[in-house]
Amino acid sequence: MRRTPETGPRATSTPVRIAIAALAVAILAPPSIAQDPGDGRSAGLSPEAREFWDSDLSSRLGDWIDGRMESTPSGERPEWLLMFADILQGRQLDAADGWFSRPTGGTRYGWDWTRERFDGDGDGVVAAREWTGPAEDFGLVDADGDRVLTGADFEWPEHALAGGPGVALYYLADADANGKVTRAEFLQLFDRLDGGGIGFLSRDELKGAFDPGTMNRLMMAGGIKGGGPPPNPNGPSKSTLVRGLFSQEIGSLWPGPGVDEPAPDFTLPSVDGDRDVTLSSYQERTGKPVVLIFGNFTCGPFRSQAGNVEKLYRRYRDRVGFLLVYVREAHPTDGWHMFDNFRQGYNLDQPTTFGRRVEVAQQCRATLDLDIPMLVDAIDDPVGTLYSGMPARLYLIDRDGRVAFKSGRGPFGFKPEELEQAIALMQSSEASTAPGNGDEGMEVEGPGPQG
Ligand SMILES: [Ca+2]
Ligand SMILES: [Ca+2]
Ligand SMILES: [Ca+2]
Repeated sequence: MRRTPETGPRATSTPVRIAIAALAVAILAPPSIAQDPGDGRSAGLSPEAREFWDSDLSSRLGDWIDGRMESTPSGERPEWLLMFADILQGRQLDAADGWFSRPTGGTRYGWDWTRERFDGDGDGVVAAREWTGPAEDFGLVDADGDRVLTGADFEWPEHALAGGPGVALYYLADADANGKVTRAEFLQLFDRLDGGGIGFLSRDELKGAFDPGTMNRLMMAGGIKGGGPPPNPNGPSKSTLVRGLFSQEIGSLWPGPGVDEPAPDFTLPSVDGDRDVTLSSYQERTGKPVVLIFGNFTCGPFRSQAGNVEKLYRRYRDRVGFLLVYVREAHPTDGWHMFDNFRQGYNLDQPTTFGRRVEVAQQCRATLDLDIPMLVDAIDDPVGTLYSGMPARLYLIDRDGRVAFKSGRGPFGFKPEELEQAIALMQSSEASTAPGNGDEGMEVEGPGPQG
């Protein structure tokens, strides 16, 4: 097991760190509590700070940062600065905005790696007969299902929240919004669509179920389950988002380790408090690669992934270790309060003590009905920060403690299928690097990097 000692967030220059720290101090202190009926109960900002961040002045600051970044090579533009500029300019922070606007993950097992390994006849595609990994894994790697592997299988062009009829069906059926559609929920959806109680659904009833108006009516039929003031109907104010950025609710300000870099070691308590888990010792003991899943309860997209990650866990837990690291809330009522959380009753303030975070994590595990072993990050977010795990993210760590796969930042980059492809390719590499086949392999024993 090779490890490089880690002392804190890396890959960010000192001046940038100082700038972040200075901004964070200016924005977050003093923590005066002022009422902002439009933005949850409190954005935790002084009225003066809020006035500034919500003003046109901050838009001009955003324009100025944008202008400065245009002359900076794209690889040198810090993620947090992209996010900051887009917030100040009033963008909606969707998949094309801020730090979501560029891929920040990656995999060791991309198309070049795959072609080099399996394309025996050199025709630029990998046919099923050329595949030497476990036969059942070929279909997992063949993302577009055309029975050959090409570069297209590694592109994953759709972001994780992209819609479609299946997604609409999922949101209609998952009445308690816990990421899993049970048999009972599926039958309840039948009853909800069969408004007249006739006992069958017609083609047009099913067709109409996915009309936006009908969907909205069906989703609202359960009423509002959350208490307290509703979220701002116009979306979060800029001041709320600025505060959320620098308190790391919207996501960690640090980039996290890249592919092939050492996975920072950490020790965190389990959600039950019955043991501490150290990543390196866990790997040494189990001898397995490890999937790290970062997530939190108030991130609706993360909840919607609960069934996906749980199925992945059940499929691979014999061969791969899984640890879920519970991190800072993305959408607390005192931050970027979301209407869907309000409607579904997932209403809570950002925990300010570790004990409270553990309570929320336990509630999350119970509601999402997760079997994946869960750890809870400390209240000042050391592990979420090191891995850029907020609001949600996936990693695959190889047996040597290096990052083999890193998803894009959640919610848009959180794609369990992409992780599964990396797991399948890692397994194929292990199957074909058995002793005596002469392959140089990825997991050669030897002296690690000297710290
Ligand atoms: Ca071929
Ligand atoms: Ca294919
Ligand atoms: Ca459900």
